[in-house]
Amino acid sequence: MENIEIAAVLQEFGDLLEIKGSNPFRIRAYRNAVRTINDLTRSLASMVEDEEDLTELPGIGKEMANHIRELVEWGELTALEALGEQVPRSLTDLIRLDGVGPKKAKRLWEELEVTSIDELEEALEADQVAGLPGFGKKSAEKIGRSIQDFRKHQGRFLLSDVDVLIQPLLRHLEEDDRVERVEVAGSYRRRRETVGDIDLLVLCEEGQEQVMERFQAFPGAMRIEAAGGTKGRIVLRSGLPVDLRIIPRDSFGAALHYFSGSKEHNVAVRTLGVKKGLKINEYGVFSEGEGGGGGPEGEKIGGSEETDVFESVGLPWISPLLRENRGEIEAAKEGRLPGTLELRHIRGDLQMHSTWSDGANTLQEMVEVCRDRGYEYHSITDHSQAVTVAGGMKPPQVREQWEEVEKVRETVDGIHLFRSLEVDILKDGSLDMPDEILAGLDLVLVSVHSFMNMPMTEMTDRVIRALEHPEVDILAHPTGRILNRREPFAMDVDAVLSAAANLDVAVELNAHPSRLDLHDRHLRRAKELGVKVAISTDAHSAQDLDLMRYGVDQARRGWLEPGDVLNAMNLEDFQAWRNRRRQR
Ligand code: DGT
Ligand code: CA
Ligand code: CA
Ligand code: ZN
Repeated sequence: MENIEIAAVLQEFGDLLEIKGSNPFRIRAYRNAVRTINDLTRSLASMVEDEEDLTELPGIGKEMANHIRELVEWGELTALEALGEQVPRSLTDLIRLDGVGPKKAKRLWEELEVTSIDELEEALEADQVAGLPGFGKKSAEKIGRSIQDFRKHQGRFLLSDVDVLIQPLLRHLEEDDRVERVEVAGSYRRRRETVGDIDLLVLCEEGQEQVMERFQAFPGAMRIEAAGGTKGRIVLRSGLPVDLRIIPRDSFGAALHYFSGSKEHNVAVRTLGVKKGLKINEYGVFSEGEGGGGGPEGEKIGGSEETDVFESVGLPWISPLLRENRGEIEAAKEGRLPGTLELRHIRGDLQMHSTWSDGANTLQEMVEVCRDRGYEYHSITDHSQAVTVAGGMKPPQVREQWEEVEKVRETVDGIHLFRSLEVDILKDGSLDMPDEILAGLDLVLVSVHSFMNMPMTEMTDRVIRALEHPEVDILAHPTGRILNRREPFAMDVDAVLSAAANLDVAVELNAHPSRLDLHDRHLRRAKELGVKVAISTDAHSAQDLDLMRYGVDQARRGWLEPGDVLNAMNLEDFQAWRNRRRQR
Protein backbone atom coordinates (compact mmCIF):
# COMPACT_ATOMS: atom_id res chain seq x y z
CA MET A 1 0.00 0.00 0.00
CA GLU A 2 1.17 3.45 -0.90
CA ASN A 3 1.34 6.23 1.67
CA ILE A 4 -1.55 8.07 0.06
CA GLU A 5 -3.73 5.01 0.26
CA ILE A 6 -2.88 4.56 3.92
CA ALA A 7 -3.59 8.24 4.50
CA ALA A 8 -6.94 7.90 2.73
CA VAL A 9 -7.99 5.02 4.97
CA LEU A 10 -7.03 6.91 8.11
CA GLN A 11 -8.78 9.98 6.77
CA GLU A 12 -11.94 7.91 6.33
CA PHE A 13 -11.53 6.55 9.84
CA GLY A 14 -11.32 10.08 11.24
CA ASP A 15 -14.31 11.20 9.22
CA LEU A 16 -16.44 8.32 10.49
CA LEU A 17 -15.40 9.02 14.07
CA GLU A 18 -16.36 12.64 13.62
CA ILE A 19 -19.73 11.77 12.09
CA LYS A 20 -20.31 9.41 14.97
CA GLY A 21 -19.45 12.16 17.43
CA SER A 22 -16.48 10.44 19.09
CA ASN A 23 -14.02 11.89 21.54
CA PRO A 24 -12.29 14.92 19.93
CA PHE A 25 -8.85 13.74 21.06
CA ARG A 26 -9.30 10.47 19.26
CA ILE A 27 -10.44 12.27 16.11
CA ARG A 28 -7.47 14.62 16.28
CA ALA A 29 -5.08 11.67 16.48
CA TYR A 30 -6.30 10.49 13.07
CA ARG A 31 -6.07 13.98 11.57
CA ASN A 32 -2.50 14.35 12.81
CA ALA A 33 -1.51 10.96 11.47
CA VAL A 34 -2.86 11.85 8.02
CA ARG A 35 -0.87 15.08 8.02
CA THR A 36 2.33 13.29 9.00
CA ILE A 37 1.89 10.69 6.27
CA ASN A 38 1.17 13.30 3.62
CA ASP A 39 4.41 15.07 4.47
CA LEU A 40 6.43 11.89 4.51
CA THR A 41 8.86 11.34 1.65
CA ARG A 42 9.56 7.71 2.58
CA SER A 43 7.28 4.80 1.98
CA LEU A 44 5.54 3.43 5.05
CA ALA A 45 5.48 0.02 3.43
CA SER A 46 9.26 -0.12 3.31
CA MET A 47 9.52 1.20 6.87
CA VAL A 48 7.25 -1.62 8.02
CA GLU A 49 9.26 -4.10 6.02
CA ASP A 50 12.47 -2.83 7.67
CA GLU A 51 10.74 -3.15 11.06
CA GLU A 52 11.31 0.47 11.93
CA ASP A 53 9.59 1.97 14.96
CA LEU A 54 6.71 3.97 13.46
CA THR A 55 5.89 5.67 16.76
CA GLU A 56 9.01 7.77 16.27
CA LEU A 57 7.15 9.65 13.56
CA PRO A 58 5.40 12.81 14.79
CA GLY A 59 1.75 12.24 15.64
CA ILE A 60 1.93 8.45 15.32
CA GLY A 61 1.03 6.62 18.52
CA LYS A 62 0.80 2.96 19.28
CA GLU A 63 -2.72 2.47 17.92
CA MET A 64 -1.88 4.31 14.71
CA ALA A 65 1.32 2.34 14.20
CA ASN A 66 -0.69 -0.87 14.53
CA HIS A 67 -3.17 0.38 11.96
CA ILE A 68 -0.39 1.19 9.51
CA ARG A 69 1.24 -2.19 9.96
CA GLU A 70 -2.07 -3.93 9.46
CA LEU A 71 -2.75 -1.94 6.31
CA VAL A 72 0.67 -2.65 4.85
CA GLU A 73 0.44 -6.35 5.65
CA TRP A 74 -3.23 -7.03 4.96
CA GLY A 75 -4.42 -4.15 2.81
CA GLU A 76 -7.40 -3.54 5.12
CA LEU A 77 -8.26 -2.52 8.61
CA THR A 78 -10.54 -4.61 10.82
CA ALA A 79 -11.22 -1.66 13.13
CA LEU A 80 -12.54 0.31 10.17
CA GLU A 81 -14.84 -2.53 9.16
CA ALA A 82 -16.16 -2.57 12.73
CA LEU A 83 -16.67 1.18 12.76
CA GLY A 84 -18.51 0.83 9.46
CA GLU A 85 -21.06 -1.36 11.25
CA GLN A 86 -21.94 1.61 13.43
CA VAL A 87 -21.70 4.43 10.88
CA PRO A 88 -22.45 3.80 7.18
CA ARG A 89 -19.19 4.30 5.32
CA SER A 90 -20.98 5.92 2.37
CA LEU A 91 -21.55 8.95 4.63
CA THR A 92 -17.96 9.99 3.95
CA ASP A 93 -19.05 10.74 0.36
CA LEU A 94 -21.34 13.43 1.74
CA ILE A 95 -18.60 15.36 3.45
CA ARG A 96 -16.70 15.62 0.18
CA LEU A 97 -19.48 17.95 -0.94
CA ASP A 98 -18.92 21.62 -0.54
CA GLY A 99 -21.18 22.76 2.31
CA VAL A 100 -21.51 19.44 4.15
CA GLY A 101 -19.22 18.79 7.10
CA PRO A 102 -19.27 15.88 9.53
CA LYS A 103 -21.85 17.59 11.76
CA LYS A 104 -24.27 18.13 8.92
CA ALA A 105 -23.71 14.62 7.60
CA LYS A 106 -24.55 13.29 11.06
CA ARG A 107 -27.74 15.30 11.16
CA LEU A 108 -28.83 14.25 7.66
CA TRP A 109 -28.26 10.67 8.63
CA GLU A 110 -30.03 10.79 12.01
CA GLU A 111 -32.96 12.98 11.00
CA LEU A 112 -33.59 11.86 7.42
CA GLU A 113 -31.76 8.53 7.20
CA VAL A 114 -29.70 9.91 4.34
CA THR A 115 -26.55 7.83 3.83
CA SER A 116 -25.54 8.57 0.24
CA ILE A 117 -25.40 11.38 -2.28
CA ASP A 118 -28.35 9.90 -4.19
CA GLU A 119 -30.45 9.87 -1.05
CA LEU A 120 -29.37 13.40 -0.22
CA GLU A 121 -30.48 14.50 -3.64
CA GLU A 122 -33.88 12.90 -3.09
CA ALA A 123 -34.21 14.61 0.29
CA LEU A 124 -33.36 17.96 -1.32
CA GLU A 125 -35.98 17.41 -4.01
CA ALA A 126 -38.56 16.55 -1.35
CA ASP A 127 -37.61 19.83 0.38
CA GLN A 128 -36.72 18.06 3.62
CA VAL A 129 -33.27 19.56 4.07
CA ALA A 130 -33.78 23.32 4.40
CA GLY A 131 -35.94 22.89 7.50
CA LEU A 132 -33.37 20.90 9.48
CA PRO A 133 -31.69 22.76 12.34
CA GLY A 134 -28.43 24.30 11.17
CA PHE A 135 -29.30 24.15 7.46
CA GLY A 136 -31.72 26.70 5.94
CA LYS A 137 -32.66 27.52 2.36
CA LYS A 138 -29.27 28.90 1.27
CA SER A 139 -27.42 25.94 2.63
CA ALA A 140 -29.75 23.50 0.89
CA GLU A 141 -29.24 25.33 -2.41
CA LYS A 142 -25.50 25.23 -2.01
CA ILE A 143 -25.56 21.50 -1.35
CA GLY A 144 -27.68 21.02 -4.46
CA ARG A 145 -25.09 22.85 -6.55
CA SER A 146 -22.20 20.88 -5.18
CA ILE A 147 -23.97 17.64 -5.96
CA GLN A 148 -24.20 18.79 -9.58
CA ASP A 149 -20.48 19.58 -9.54
CA PHE A 150 -19.69 16.26 -7.99
CA ARG A 151 -21.55 14.47 -10.74
CA LYS A 152 -19.78 16.49 -13.39
CA HIS A 153 -16.39 15.46 -12.05
CA GLN A 154 -17.32 11.92 -11.41
CA GLY A 155 -17.18 10.90 -15.03
CA ARG A 156 -13.64 10.76 -16.32
CA PHE A 157 -12.89 12.83 -19.38
CA LEU A 158 -12.34 11.36 -22.82
CA LEU A 159 -8.80 11.87 -24.01
CA SER A 160 -10.03 13.55 -27.18
CA ASP A 161 -12.07 16.03 -25.13
CA VAL A 162 -9.10 16.82 -22.94
CA ASP A 163 -6.95 17.39 -26.03
CA VAL A 164 -9.31 20.22 -26.85
CA LEU A 165 -10.12 21.49 -23.37
CA ILE A 166 -6.54 22.18 -22.34
CA GLN A 167 -5.37 24.08 -25.41
CA PRO A 168 -6.47 27.54 -24.22
CA LEU A 169 -4.82 26.99 -20.85
CA LEU A 170 -1.56 25.85 -22.44
CA ARG A 171 -1.53 28.97 -24.61
CA HIS A 172 -2.34 31.14 -21.61
CA LEU A 173 0.71 29.78 -19.79
CA GLU A 174 3.06 29.74 -22.77
CA GLU A 175 2.35 33.41 -23.44
CA ASP A 176 4.12 34.25 -20.18
CA ASP A 177 7.83 34.97 -20.78
CA ARG A 178 8.80 33.64 -17.39
CA VAL A 179 7.52 30.22 -18.41
CA GLU A 180 10.33 28.31 -20.10
CA ARG A 181 8.58 25.04 -20.71
CA VAL A 182 5.14 23.50 -20.17
CA GLU A 183 4.53 19.75 -20.14
CA VAL A 184 1.35 17.81 -19.53
CA ALA A 185 2.16 14.74 -17.44
CA GLY A 186 -0.14 12.16 -15.82
CA SER A 187 -2.57 9.85 -17.58
CA TYR A 188 -2.83 12.40 -20.39
CA ARG A 189 0.81 11.91 -21.33
CA ARG A 190 0.36 8.16 -21.09
CA ARG A 191 -2.57 8.56 -23.51
CA ARG A 192 -5.01 6.69 -21.33
CA GLU A 193 -8.51 6.44 -22.82
CA THR A 194 -9.91 8.65 -20.09
CA VAL A 195 -8.31 11.23 -17.84
CA GLY A 196 -9.24 12.05 -14.25
CA ASP A 197 -7.31 15.28 -13.97
CA ILE A 198 -4.59 17.17 -15.78
CA ASP A 199 -1.10 17.36 -14.30
CA LEU A 200 0.74 20.36 -15.69
CA LEU A 201 4.42 20.98 -15.07
CA VAL A 202 5.90 24.38 -15.70
CA LEU A 203 9.61 25.11 -15.82
CA CYS A 204 10.13 28.50 -14.30
CA GLU A 205 12.98 29.79 -12.19
CA GLU A 206 12.04 33.40 -11.73
CA GLY A 207 8.69 35.00 -10.99
CA GLN A 208 7.11 31.75 -9.85
CA GLU A 209 4.58 33.65 -7.77
CA GLN A 210 3.37 35.65 -10.76
CA VAL A 211 3.12 32.53 -12.89
CA MET A 212 1.00 30.89 -10.20
CA GLU A 213 -1.21 33.97 -10.11
CA ARG A 214 -1.54 33.88 -13.86
CA PHE A 215 -2.59 30.24 -13.67
CA GLN A 216 -5.28 31.05 -11.13
CA ALA A 217 -6.46 34.00 -13.16
CA PHE A 218 -7.08 31.80 -16.21
CA PRO A 219 -10.42 33.01 -17.58
CA GLY A 220 -11.58 29.45 -18.26
CA ALA A 221 -11.32 28.51 -14.59
CA MET A 222 -14.57 27.87 -12.78
CA ARG A 223 -12.90 27.93 -9.41
CA ILE A 224 -9.62 27.64 -7.58
CA GLU A 225 -9.29 24.57 -5.41
CA ALA A 226 -5.82 24.96 -4.01
CA ALA A 227 -3.29 27.74 -4.12
CA GLY A 228 0.28 27.55 -2.94
CA GLY A 229 3.66 28.92 -3.93
CA THR A 230 4.57 26.25 -6.43
CA LYS A 231 1.49 24.07 -6.53
CA GLY A 232 -2.07 24.99 -7.44
CA ARG A 233 -5.28 23.38 -8.60
CA ILE A 234 -8.09 24.91 -10.60
CA VAL A 235 -11.22 23.44 -12.08
CA LEU A 236 -12.07 24.38 -15.64
CA ARG A 237 -15.63 25.23 -16.56
CA SER A 238 -16.00 21.82 -18.11
CA GLY A 239 -15.40 20.37 -14.66
CA LEU A 240 -11.89 19.20 -15.62
CA PRO A 241 -9.50 19.69 -12.70
CA VAL A 242 -5.96 20.87 -13.45
CA ASP A 243 -2.99 20.52 -11.11
CA LEU A 244 -0.09 22.84 -11.80
CA ARG A 245 3.39 22.44 -10.40
CA ILE A 246 6.18 24.93 -10.89
CA ILE A 247 9.51 23.16 -11.12
CA PRO A 248 13.10 24.41 -11.25
CA ARG A 249 15.33 23.28 -14.11
CA ASP A 250 17.45 20.84 -12.17
CA SER A 251 14.40 18.81 -11.08
CA PHE A 252 12.30 19.09 -14.19
CA GLY A 253 13.13 15.68 -15.67
CA ALA A 254 12.62 13.89 -12.36
CA ALA A 255 9.29 15.67 -11.87
CA LEU A 256 8.23 14.86 -15.42
CA HIS A 257 8.95 11.21 -14.81
CA TYR A 258 7.28 11.16 -11.41
CA PHE A 259 4.11 12.96 -12.41
CA SER A 260 3.77 11.06 -15.68
CA GLY A 261 3.21 7.91 -13.67
CA SER A 262 1.76 5.50 -13.59
CA LYS A 263 2.09 5.21 -9.89
CA GLU A 264 2.82 1.50 -10.29
CA HIS A 265 5.58 2.20 -12.80
CA ASN A 266 7.07 4.79 -10.45
CA VAL A 267 7.10 2.38 -7.57
CA ALA A 268 8.90 -0.21 -9.70
CA VAL A 269 11.53 2.30 -10.85
CA ARG A 270 12.01 3.59 -7.33
CA THR A 271 12.48 0.03 -6.11
CA LEU A 272 15.17 -0.56 -8.73
CA GLY A 273 16.81 2.61 -7.44
CA VAL A 274 16.75 1.41 -3.86
CA LYS A 275 18.55 -1.76 -4.94
CA LYS A 276 21.28 0.40 -6.42
CA GLY A 277 21.48 2.53 -3.30
CA LEU A 278 19.68 5.43 -4.95
CA LYS A 279 16.77 7.48 -3.90
CA ILE A 280 14.48 8.54 -6.74
CA ASN A 281 11.68 11.01 -6.21
CA GLU A 282 10.06 13.97 -7.93
CA TYR A 283 13.04 16.20 -7.04
CA GLY A 284 15.77 14.08 -8.57
CA VAL A 285 18.02 11.08 -8.20
CA PHE A 286 20.11 11.02 -5.03
CA SER A 287 22.87 8.79 -3.84
CA GLU A 288 22.29 7.17 -0.48
CA GLY A 289 23.00 9.53 2.43
CA GLU A 290 25.07 8.94 5.53
CA GLY A 291 24.02 5.84 7.39
CA GLY A 292 21.94 4.48 4.54
CA GLY A 293 18.18 3.93 4.28
CA GLY A 294 16.24 7.05 5.08
CA GLY A 295 19.14 9.00 6.50
CA PRO A 296 19.89 12.53 5.34
CA GLU A 297 19.83 12.78 1.59
CA GLY A 298 23.04 12.11 -0.23
CA GLU A 299 24.33 13.90 -3.26
CA LYS A 300 22.02 14.77 -6.11
CA ILE A 301 23.23 12.92 -9.17
CA GLY A 302 20.54 13.83 -11.68
CA GLY A 303 17.10 15.22 -12.29
CA SER A 304 17.10 17.83 -15.02
CA GLU A 305 16.32 15.30 -17.75
CA GLU A 306 13.85 12.45 -17.72
CA THR A 307 16.59 10.17 -19.04
CA ASP A 308 18.56 10.83 -15.82
CA VAL A 309 16.01 8.73 -13.97
CA PHE A 310 16.13 5.81 -16.39
CA GLU A 311 19.90 5.92 -16.79
CA SER A 312 20.41 5.89 -13.03
CA VAL A 313 18.78 2.46 -12.88
CA GLY A 314 20.42 1.20 -16.05
CA LEU A 315 17.42 1.50 -18.36
CA PRO A 316 16.84 3.13 -21.73
CA TRP A 317 14.09 5.75 -21.89
CA ILE A 318 10.67 4.12 -21.88
CA SER A 319 7.74 5.68 -23.72
CA PRO A 320 5.10 7.07 -21.32
CA LEU A 321 2.52 4.99 -23.20
CA LEU A 322 4.12 1.84 -21.79
CA ARG A 323 4.52 3.03 -18.20
CA GLU A 324 1.85 0.92 -16.55
CA ASN A 325 4.20 -1.56 -14.86
CA ARG A 326 3.08 -4.35 -17.11
CA GLY A 327 6.51 -5.67 -17.95
CA GLU A 328 7.99 -2.56 -19.58
CA ILE A 329 10.83 -2.36 -17.10
CA GLU A 330 11.90 -5.97 -17.63
CA ALA A 331 11.54 -5.53 -21.40
CA ALA A 332 13.65 -2.37 -21.31
CA LYS A 333 16.32 -4.16 -19.31
CA GLU A 334 16.44 -6.95 -21.86
CA GLY A 335 16.25 -4.66 -24.89
CA ARG A 336 12.89 -5.95 -26.06
CA LEU A 337 10.69 -2.90 -25.85
CA PRO A 338 8.29 -2.84 -28.79
CA GLY A 339 9.34 -0.89 -31.88
CA THR A 340 7.44 2.34 -32.19
CA LEU A 341 4.29 2.31 -34.27
CA GLU A 342 3.60 5.70 -35.81
CA LEU A 343 0.81 7.30 -37.75
CA ARG A 344 2.96 7.20 -40.87
CA HIS A 345 2.93 3.39 -40.76
CA ILE A 346 -0.81 3.34 -41.39
CA ARG A 347 -1.49 2.81 -45.09
CA GLY A 348 -5.25 2.57 -45.13
CA ASP A 349 -8.41 2.90 -43.09
CA LEU A 350 -10.66 -0.15 -43.07
CA GLN A 351 -13.83 1.07 -41.42
CA MET A 352 -15.81 4.16 -42.40
CA HIS A 353 -19.38 5.08 -43.26
CA SER A 354 -20.87 7.18 -46.05
CA THR A 355 -24.28 8.60 -46.86
CA TRP A 356 -25.20 5.09 -48.02
CA SER A 357 -25.87 4.42 -44.33
CA ASP A 358 -25.31 6.83 -41.41
CA GLY A 359 -22.24 8.73 -42.59
CA ALA A 360 -22.29 12.49 -43.23
CA ASN A 361 -20.18 12.49 -46.42
CA THR A 362 -20.72 10.82 -49.76
CA LEU A 363 -18.73 7.84 -50.87
CA GLN A 364 -16.91 10.01 -53.43
CA GLU A 365 -15.96 12.54 -50.75
CA MET A 366 -14.67 9.86 -48.40
CA VAL A 367 -12.51 8.38 -51.14
CA GLU A 368 -11.01 11.74 -52.03
CA VAL A 369 -10.19 12.60 -48.44
CA CYS A 370 -8.55 9.20 -47.94
CA ARG A 371 -6.49 9.72 -51.05
CA ASP A 372 -5.47 13.18 -49.86
CA ARG A 373 -4.36 11.66 -46.58
CA GLY A 374 -1.93 9.58 -48.60
CA TYR A 375 -3.55 6.20 -47.97
CA GLU A 376 -2.82 3.39 -50.44
CA TYR A 377 -6.15 1.69 -49.87
CA HIS A 378 -9.29 1.84 -47.77
CA SER A 379 -12.74 0.38 -47.50
CA ILE A 380 -16.17 1.93 -47.10
CA THR A 381 -18.11 -0.16 -44.63
CA ASP A 382 -21.70 0.96 -44.48
CA HIS A 383 -24.12 -0.84 -42.19
CA SER A 384 -26.20 -3.86 -43.12
CA GLN A 385 -30.01 -4.01 -42.97
CA ALA A 386 -30.48 -5.15 -39.36
CA VAL A 387 -29.06 -1.89 -38.06
CA THR A 388 -32.12 0.08 -39.07
CA VAL A 389 -31.31 3.05 -36.82
CA ALA A 390 -28.12 3.56 -38.81
CA GLY A 391 -29.80 3.25 -42.20
CA GLY A 392 -28.49 -0.26 -42.84
CA MET A 393 -28.52 -1.42 -46.45
CA LYS A 394 -30.47 -4.28 -48.01
CA PRO A 395 -28.84 -6.49 -50.67
CA PRO A 396 -30.22 -4.53 -53.68
CA GLN A 397 -28.72 -1.32 -52.29
CA VAL A 398 -25.44 -3.06 -51.72
CA ARG A 399 -25.35 -3.98 -55.41
CA GLU A 400 -26.17 -0.37 -56.31
CA GLN A 401 -23.33 0.77 -54.10
CA TRP A 402 -20.97 -1.53 -55.98
CA GLU A 403 -21.87 0.30 -59.18
CA GLU A 404 -20.94 3.56 -57.56
CA VAL A 405 -17.72 2.04 -56.29
CA GLU A 406 -16.86 1.10 -59.89
CA LYS A 407 -17.45 4.68 -61.05
CA VAL A 408 -15.40 6.17 -58.27
CA ARG A 409 -12.57 3.74 -58.96
CA GLU A 410 -12.46 5.08 -62.52
CA THR A 411 -12.41 8.74 -61.52
CA VAL A 412 -10.20 8.75 -58.43
CA ASP A 413 -6.62 7.64 -58.99
CA GLY A 414 -3.92 6.85 -56.51
CA ILE A 415 -5.90 4.85 -53.99
CA HIS A 416 -7.49 1.44 -54.00
CA LEU A 417 -11.07 1.24 -52.73
CA PHE A 418 -12.29 -2.11 -51.43
CA ARG A 419 -15.93 -3.15 -51.62
CA SER A 420 -16.91 -3.73 -48.07
CA LEU A 421 -19.66 -3.70 -45.45
CA GLU A 422 -19.99 -3.71 -41.68
CA VAL A 423 -22.21 -6.78 -41.49
CA ASP A 424 -24.29 -7.17 -38.37
CA ILE A 425 -23.86 -10.32 -36.30
CA LEU A 426 -27.39 -11.51 -35.61
CA LYS A 427 -28.56 -12.95 -32.32
CA ASP A 428 -27.71 -16.52 -33.26
CA GLY A 429 -24.30 -15.66 -34.71
CA SER A 430 -25.44 -15.77 -38.34
CA LEU A 431 -24.62 -12.84 -40.60
CA ASP A 432 -27.03 -10.18 -41.77
CA MET A 433 -26.30 -10.67 -45.51
CA PRO A 434 -26.82 -13.52 -47.93
CA ASP A 435 -23.74 -15.49 -48.90
CA GLU A 436 -23.75 -14.28 -52.49
CA ILE A 437 -23.34 -10.68 -51.30
CA LEU A 438 -20.66 -11.66 -48.82
CA ALA A 439 -18.80 -13.49 -51.57
CA GLY A 440 -18.94 -10.37 -53.74
CA LEU A 441 -17.27 -8.18 -51.12
CA ASP A 442 -13.53 -7.55 -51.07
CA LEU A 443 -13.48 -7.25 -47.29
CA VAL A 444 -16.07 -8.36 -44.75
CA LEU A 445 -16.30 -6.70 -41.33
CA VAL A 446 -18.67 -8.18 -38.77
CA SER A 447 -19.85 -6.69 -35.50
CA VAL A 448 -22.49 -6.84 -32.78
CA HIS A 449 -25.06 -4.03 -32.53
CA SER A 450 -27.98 -5.68 -30.75
CA PHE A 451 -28.82 -8.10 -27.92
CA MET A 452 -25.80 -6.93 -26.00
CA ASN A 453 -27.06 -8.18 -22.64
CA MET A 454 -26.66 -11.87 -23.43
CA PRO A 455 -25.00 -14.12 -20.89
CA MET A 456 -21.28 -14.48 -21.45
CA THR A 457 -21.18 -18.00 -22.89
CA GLU A 458 -23.97 -17.23 -25.36
CA MET A 459 -22.29 -14.03 -26.51
CA THR A 460 -18.95 -15.80 -26.88
CA ASP A 461 -20.52 -18.60 -28.93
CA ARG A 462 -22.45 -16.09 -31.01
CA VAL A 463 -19.35 -14.11 -31.97
CA ILE A 464 -17.19 -17.18 -32.59
CA ARG A 465 -19.90 -18.62 -34.80
CA ALA A 466 -19.85 -15.42 -36.85
CA LEU A 467 -16.07 -15.62 -37.21
CA GLU A 468 -16.39 -19.17 -38.50
CA HIS A 469 -18.16 -17.92 -41.60
CA PRO A 470 -15.56 -18.40 -44.34
CA GLU A 471 -16.03 -14.92 -45.82
CA VAL A 472 -15.27 -12.98 -42.64
CA ASP A 473 -12.12 -10.85 -42.48
CA ILE A 474 -12.34 -8.54 -39.47
CA LEU A 475 -14.25 -8.50 -36.18
CA ALA A 476 -15.10 -4.83 -35.65
CA HIS A 477 -15.33 -3.04 -32.25
CA PRO A 478 -15.07 -6.46 -30.57
CA THR A 479 -16.38 -5.70 -27.08
CA GLY A 480 -18.94 -3.01 -27.89
CA ARG A 481 -17.82 -0.66 -25.14
CA ILE A 482 -18.58 3.04 -25.27
CA LEU A 483 -16.43 4.92 -22.80
CA ASN A 484 -18.29 6.52 -19.90
CA ARG A 485 -21.55 5.21 -21.31
CA ARG A 486 -21.63 1.52 -22.05
CA GLU A 487 -19.62 -1.26 -20.49
CA PRO A 488 -18.15 -3.92 -22.78
CA PHE A 489 -20.60 -6.74 -23.22
CA ALA A 490 -20.02 -9.96 -21.33
CA MET A 491 -17.80 -12.03 -23.59
CA ASP A 492 -14.81 -14.29 -23.17
CA VAL A 493 -12.43 -12.10 -25.15
CA ASP A 494 -9.61 -14.59 -24.79
CA ALA A 495 -11.70 -17.34 -26.36
CA VAL A 496 -12.74 -15.02 -29.19
CA LEU A 497 -9.13 -14.01 -29.82
CA SER A 498 -8.04 -17.65 -29.85
CA ALA A 499 -10.79 -18.43 -32.35
CA ALA A 500 -9.68 -15.48 -34.48
CA ALA A 501 -6.14 -16.85 -34.39
CA ASN A 502 -7.27 -20.29 -35.51
CA LEU A 503 -9.55 -18.92 -38.22
CA ASP A 504 -7.04 -16.33 -39.44
CA VAL A 505 -9.51 -13.52 -38.88
CA ALA A 506 -8.27 -10.07 -37.86
CA VAL A 507 -9.69 -8.03 -35.01
CA GLU A 508 -10.30 -4.32 -35.05
CA LEU A 509 -8.92 -1.69 -32.77
CA ASN A 510 -11.64 0.87 -33.22
CA ALA A 511 -9.79 4.19 -33.08
CA HIS A 512 -12.80 6.30 -32.25
CA PRO A 513 -11.94 8.00 -28.95
CA SER A 514 -15.29 7.08 -27.46
CA ARG A 515 -14.63 3.39 -28.16
CA LEU A 516 -10.91 2.49 -28.30
CA ASP A 517 -12.08 -1.09 -28.48
CA LEU A 518 -10.00 -3.36 -27.97
CA HIS A 519 -8.31 -2.11 -24.86
CA ASP A 520 -4.59 -2.43 -24.20
CA ARG A 521 -4.51 -5.81 -22.47
CA HIS A 522 -6.59 -7.46 -25.14
CA LEU A 523 -4.37 -5.95 -27.81
CA ARG A 524 -1.38 -7.53 -26.17
CA ARG A 525 -3.17 -10.83 -26.04
CA ALA A 526 -4.00 -10.53 -29.76
CA LYS A 527 -0.36 -9.88 -30.49
CA GLU A 528 0.70 -12.88 -28.41
CA LEU A 529 -1.70 -15.08 -30.33
CA GLY A 530 -0.55 -13.70 -33.66
CA VAL A 531 -3.94 -12.15 -34.47
CA LYS A 532 -3.61 -9.22 -36.85
CA VAL A 533 -5.13 -5.96 -35.64
CA ALA A 534 -6.82 -3.50 -37.98
CA ILE A 535 -6.74 0.05 -36.63
CA SER A 536 -9.79 1.76 -38.09
CA THR A 537 -11.47 5.06 -37.41
CA ASP A 538 -15.10 4.02 -37.94
CA ALA A 539 -15.39 7.53 -39.39
CA HIS A 540 -18.91 8.83 -39.83
CA SER A 541 -17.62 11.97 -41.55
CA ALA A 542 -14.53 12.98 -43.50
CA GLN A 543 -13.28 14.84 -40.47
CA ASP A 544 -13.43 11.70 -38.33
CA LEU A 545 -10.68 10.20 -40.48
CA ASP A 546 -8.32 12.30 -38.33
CA LEU A 547 -9.10 10.12 -35.34
CA MET A 548 -6.60 7.51 -36.52
CA ARG A 549 -3.98 8.92 -34.14
CA TYR A 550 -6.04 7.82 -31.14
CA GLY A 551 -5.96 4.30 -32.50
CA VAL A 552 -2.22 4.46 -33.00
CA ASP A 553 -1.67 5.62 -29.41
CA GLN A 554 -3.94 2.90 -28.10
CA ALA A 555 -2.12 0.31 -30.21
CA ARG A 556 1.19 1.44 -28.72
CA ARG A 557 -0.31 1.12 -25.25
CA GLY A 558 -1.07 -2.46 -26.27
CA TRP A 559 2.57 -2.99 -27.35
CA LEU A 560 1.65 -3.40 -31.02
CA GLU A 561 4.39 -2.89 -33.58
CA PRO A 562 3.96 -2.13 -37.29
CA GLY A 563 4.20 -5.85 -38.07
CA ASP A 564 1.16 -6.60 -35.90
CA VAL A 565 -1.09 -4.14 -37.68
CA LEU A 566 -3.11 -5.28 -40.67
CA ASN A 567 -3.42 -1.85 -42.23
CA ALA A 568 0.27 -1.14 -41.86
CA MET A 569 0.78 -3.64 -44.68
CA ASN A 570 1.48 -2.29 -48.12
CA LEU A 571 -1.19 -2.86 -50.75
CA GLU A 572 0.49 -5.94 -52.18
CA ASP A 573 0.83 -7.70 -48.83
CA PHE A 574 -2.64 -6.66 -47.87
CA GLN A 575 -4.03 -8.14 -51.08
CA ALA A 576 -2.19 -11.36 -50.33
CA TRP A 577 -3.67 -11.41 -46.84
CA ARG A 578 -7.12 -10.76 -48.24
CA ASN A 579 -6.76 -13.70 -50.58
CA ARG A 580 -5.78 -16.06 -47.75
CA ARG A 581 -9.32 -17.42 -47.60
CA ARG A 582 -8.97 -18.95 -51.08
CA GLN A 583 -6.16 -21.08 -49.71
CA ARG A 584 -8.18 -22.35 -46.81
P1 DGT B 1 -5.83 10.21 -13.56
O1 DGT B 1 -5.58 11.63 -13.21
O2 DGT B 1 -6.71 9.52 -12.60
O3 DGT B 1 -6.32 10.03 -14.95
O4 DGT B 1 -4.44 9.40 -13.48
P2 DGT B 1 -2.95 9.95 -13.26
O5 DGT B 1 -2.04 8.83 -13.56
O6 DGT B 1 -2.75 11.22 -14.00
O7 DGT B 1 -2.89 10.16 -11.70
P3 DGT B 1 -2.77 11.45 -10.77
O8 DGT B 1 -3.25 12.69 -11.45
O9 DGT B 1 -3.41 11.08 -9.50
O10 DGT B 1 -1.22 11.57 -10.49
C1 DGT B 1 -0.32 11.91 -11.52
C2 DGT B 1 0.91 11.07 -11.40
O11 DGT B 1 1.61 11.39 -10.19
C3 DGT B 1 0.65 9.58 -11.29
O12 DGT B 1 0.46 8.99 -12.55
C4 DGT B 1 1.91 9.11 -10.64
C5 DGT B 1 2.27 10.25 -9.71
N1 DGT B 1 1.79 9.94 -8.36
C6 DGT B 1 0.70 10.44 -7.77
N2 DGT B 1 0.57 9.94 -6.52
C7 DGT B 1 1.60 9.08 -6.35
C8 DGT B 1 2.02 8.25 -5.26
O13 DGT B 1 1.43 8.18 -4.21
N3 DGT B 1 3.15 7.52 -5.45
C9 DGT B 1 3.85 7.57 -6.62
N4 DGT B 1 4.93 6.82 -6.74
N5 DGT B 1 3.47 8.33 -7.65
C10 DGT B 1 2.36 9.09 -7.52
CA1 CA C 1 -3.95 13.11 -13.63
CA1 CA D 1 -3.39 15.02 -10.52
ZN1 ZN E 1 -20.48 -0.59 -35.82
